[in-house]
Amino acid sequence: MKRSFALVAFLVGCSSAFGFITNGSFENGQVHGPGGPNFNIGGVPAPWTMTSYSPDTYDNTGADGWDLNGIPPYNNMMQGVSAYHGVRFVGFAASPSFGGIAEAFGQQVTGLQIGKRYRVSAATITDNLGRAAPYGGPYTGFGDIDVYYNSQYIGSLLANTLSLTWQVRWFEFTALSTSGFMEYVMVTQGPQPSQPSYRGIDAVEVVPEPMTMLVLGAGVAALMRRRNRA
Ligand SMILES: [Ca+2]
Repeated sequence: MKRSFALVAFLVGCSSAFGFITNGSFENGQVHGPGGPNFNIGGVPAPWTMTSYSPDTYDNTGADGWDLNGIPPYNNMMQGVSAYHGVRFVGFAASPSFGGIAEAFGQQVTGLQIGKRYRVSAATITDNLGRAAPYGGPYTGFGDIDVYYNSQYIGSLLANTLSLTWQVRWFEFTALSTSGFMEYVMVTQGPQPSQPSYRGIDAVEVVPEPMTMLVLGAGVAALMRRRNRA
């Protein structure tokens, strides 16, 4: 009976929010710390941290692209885009300009089980309409997002196929350590000469692979039936 409760607690815990990711929808916290704005160039809310250049947080409650931030060349980037979940999402770029940039961000993940399989997923959206030429653009490509766990490449959220349309992308991997830094790296659309790509991301999740969940769910059901018969 105790075991069944533990399993139920585990399942409930994973089905809420975004699994092992905290603030996976970027809805909580100030982008630039206490007292800072909710929207600005170069900022992601905690516990996310920027690891390369400056991913940008968009907030649909007060922003349309980056024009409100006073950078006219970015005017209309992601114009008219609403967040996939809530009111915020993060956008980041990859470009051969400036010697090659691949913006990235991530957070520490804990509580994984070694040898278990997990699904990494997110909703993503690509602005490939050729904007922001002075800032690494014009962005015309559909780049992947490469994901690293403890600095090891574990898979990619493959490129979108539609312009300015949210599409869910995912892959699965086997955890080789219980905790580590999960990093999301924007990449250009290859091959060389690669095309600059700018992509939004929201509803970032890391959850046990659905097959594992089904097996655990069946186990819980069996335990419940056994308990009810007792
Ligand atoms: Ca969101």
